Amino acid sequence: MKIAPLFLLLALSVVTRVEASDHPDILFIAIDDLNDWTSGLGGHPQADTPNIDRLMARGVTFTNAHCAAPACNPSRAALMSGLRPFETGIYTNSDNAAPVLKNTLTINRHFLANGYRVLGGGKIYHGGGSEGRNDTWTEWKGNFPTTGKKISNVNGLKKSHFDWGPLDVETEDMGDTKLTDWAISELQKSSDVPIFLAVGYVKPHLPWYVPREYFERFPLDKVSLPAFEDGDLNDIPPAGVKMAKPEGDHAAVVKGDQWHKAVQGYLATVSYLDDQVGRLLTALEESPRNEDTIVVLWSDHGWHLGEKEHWRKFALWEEATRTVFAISVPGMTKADTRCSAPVDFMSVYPTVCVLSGLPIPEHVKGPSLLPLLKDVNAPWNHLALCTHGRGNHGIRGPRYRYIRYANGDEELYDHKTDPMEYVNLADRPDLSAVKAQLARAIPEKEVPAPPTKSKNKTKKSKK
Ligand SMILES: [Ca+2]
Ligand SMILES: [Ca+2]
Repeated sequence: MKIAPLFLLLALSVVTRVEASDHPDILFIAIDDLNDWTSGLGGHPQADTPNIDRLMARGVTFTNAHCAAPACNPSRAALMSGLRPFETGIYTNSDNAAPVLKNTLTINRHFLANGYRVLGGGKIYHGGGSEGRNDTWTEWKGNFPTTGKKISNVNGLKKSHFDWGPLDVETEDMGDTKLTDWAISELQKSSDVPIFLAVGYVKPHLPWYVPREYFERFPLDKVSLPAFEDGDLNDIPPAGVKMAKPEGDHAAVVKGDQWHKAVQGYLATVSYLDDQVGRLLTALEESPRNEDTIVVLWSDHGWHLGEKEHWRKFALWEEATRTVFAISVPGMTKADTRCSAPVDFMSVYPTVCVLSGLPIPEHVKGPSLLPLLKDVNAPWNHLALCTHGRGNHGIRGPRYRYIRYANGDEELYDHKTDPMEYVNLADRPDLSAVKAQLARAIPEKEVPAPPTKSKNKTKKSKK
């Protein structure tokens, strides 16, 4: 679709000054690379996240929630702009999102235009770019770097930040601790207008360097590997095997005897993150804002730790697309409820608008989650769609996952009997209607990715 210029989009929304009493505060918590390894979602038996659980228990946890793209840049650009990868061309981490975001009424711009005090810190977008500016936020704090001792290649795999190990620094030195300090101070300030406070945690993104105490919570000899099946790739078509890239990270991890250590590192990093979420939540509970604050929690995508011989995100299976997502609305959501309807992150933008009494901009097409927030069993006919690169899609319904790659290769999994997606059912004639039903979500048109900058040109412009 053609992106309307910002002034047009702004004109479509009613720009009014709002009073704090009319519009609730929003605490908008983004997490980087957290999959379903929380104790509430049960993605790993040793995941221990009492604070994230406590936060989710404030309202509705969506247990079948998926990103719009399994990579930081396109996932965040889609969530914050309300436009899918195939509408903007932002498909991968290397596609430059700045030109699109500059001309789009993003969530922060929309709340800003409607009189909210819009505060952001940490990682909300991938690479601040044009979004890390004070004309798109009331205040943009940017990154909070970790200070203290530097380490690298602890695991000996020599794979850049694909690394893990205990860090001999104080918890106070960690960037996400400083981010939490800042967010707490903002929660404690009074404001004449409602606040939209976006807190973007960068852990558990790689490298998994967190203070030693977190590694000690998960002794190496007790660490279990995630569920996996040898030969799982045997029934996966070539396009899927190419995405899994078993000869890459997985081969290196196995050869270097690092699988258990990696799992330990991820569990430790998630545990550190959980402590910070706990500090933030306690500050909210102790603040006068508590009764009037909507909390939205999301992570940009899931993560593989060797399932299907795959690591990281960058794939269309459940482990890569499913992630934490919870919303609590005082006076609306029931505490500690779970919703299993298939939802994706294109619903975030319209939902926060509806909950805040703001108009939904015309370009935002995702369905609002309001019916499910009021009743987790409300009728819901939408599918969750995730796109990875042009032409590759994973679609999740209430029961099945269907994957179709750009070359026509297919996979189909039945989550009723096969939650780890071991058995590809795509060739079963009796399930062709299931495939067709899920394929409805595949778009007819997909815009190309923006032209990549030539390397020479980039070098020159840097000089
Ligand atoms: Ca990420
Ligand atoms: Ca298999």
